[in-house]
Amino acid sequence: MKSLLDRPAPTTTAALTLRRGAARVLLDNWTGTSTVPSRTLYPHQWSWDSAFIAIGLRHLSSRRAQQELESLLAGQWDDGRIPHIVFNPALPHDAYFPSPDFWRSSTAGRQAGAPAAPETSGIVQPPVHALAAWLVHRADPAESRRRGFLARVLPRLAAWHDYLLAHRDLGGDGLAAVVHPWEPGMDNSPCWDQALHRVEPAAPDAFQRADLDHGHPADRPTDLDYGRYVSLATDYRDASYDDETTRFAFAMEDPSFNALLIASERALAAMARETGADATAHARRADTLTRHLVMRLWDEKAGIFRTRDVLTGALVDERSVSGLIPLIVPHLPEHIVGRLVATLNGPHFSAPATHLVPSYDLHGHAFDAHRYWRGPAWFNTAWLIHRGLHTHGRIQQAADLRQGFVTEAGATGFAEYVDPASGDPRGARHFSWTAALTLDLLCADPKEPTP
Ligand code: 9WN
Repeated sequence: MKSLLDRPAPTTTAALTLRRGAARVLLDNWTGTSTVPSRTLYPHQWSWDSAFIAIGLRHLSSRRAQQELESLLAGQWDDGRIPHIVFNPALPHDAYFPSPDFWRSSTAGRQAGAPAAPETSGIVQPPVHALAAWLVHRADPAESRRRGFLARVLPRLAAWHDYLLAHRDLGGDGLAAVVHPWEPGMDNSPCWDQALHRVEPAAPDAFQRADLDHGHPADRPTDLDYGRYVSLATDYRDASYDDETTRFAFAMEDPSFNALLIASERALAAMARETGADATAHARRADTLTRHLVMRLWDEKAGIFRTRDVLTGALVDERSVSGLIPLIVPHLPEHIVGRLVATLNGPHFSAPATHLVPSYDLHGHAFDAHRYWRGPAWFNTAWLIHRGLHTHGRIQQAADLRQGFVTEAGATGFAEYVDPASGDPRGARHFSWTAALTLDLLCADPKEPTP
């Protein structure tokens, strides 16, 4: 383990201390095959967490970063979906809710191609994986080639994207829809509130939350939210996780989810080129998706991307950080980039006490500085926006965000998120993606090309 901590990178003492602290988090949260987001609150393997974690791990050990992604892919279903949780069979069921006996992937998901083992959830999370795999490859191309990493993961990641576009284009307009608030990774964002009113919550005594054993009730989603989450997941499970026959009460086109799909399609194109395969289909798909994203979700008047409710066809009248994340899309029209940067710098997202970006409009009617995705500022979204600023040549602003990010990550003990009004750490500490993305910002080559 010591060797991981001792690999050279940043040079100032403060940066070295920060790097060692971040590496320590990743070592402590490593289970032997993958990394848990948090030992207490999230003790299994999560999908988009592992992608962000691999992006940081590549600076410590490219081999371990590859393993992080490949252990997640061990839970991939035959229909291509990458489940949002891969469960650790060694843990008791009450370690996290909903546990494997709720999802029943190996039985209820059999028809959709869930593996006999490991047990997984049946829903998905944002497709950051191909981008992560490409960055992991770039960190040590020789080792990656020696292990045949790209050749192994490329078909699986392509199948994942095919799943999203073949089974989840529920609106029929070329974008992927999410069918549960856990899928976009921003669980209780006010963007879902109206749509969730359609969902009859499960009775409170039908389930037992485990998150409140570790998280503060003022930080976490409410019991009513949980009742609705349980109800939606139960309906999907009881329809054998079949996207054609499930009657989805919740289906949303989320800008961040689709922007990440575009960035990852570009990464697939780069991976295809690198392995001598044909990259044209991936590059073309990224272009088409970009057009659909702009046509369907861009709100010219507000200068931000919106979420679309697939069941009503309406754009949701809320400003969320999700609407700024399309900045990572490389070929976005320049006037949209300009508007997004202006919105980012404007009153809705310039927080008094953090350089990070609040998850929700500071002046929005549902703003709550403590509660999860209803205001608090998260490190993973800041990393994505940093990448977007860089991609579009906003170098000074990217550098300022980077500086704020690493300072706040260190000062908060690698917190899950911060209160944008006070700057105080909230949620879990020693949180894996905060540590991993700190490492990335400290160690990545700023000239690393965007795929
Ligand atoms: C449900 C693990 C995950 C993140 C999500 C974040 C939170 C889970 C929960 O934790 O969600 O998936 O129990 O609240 O919202 O983005 O992947 O870190």
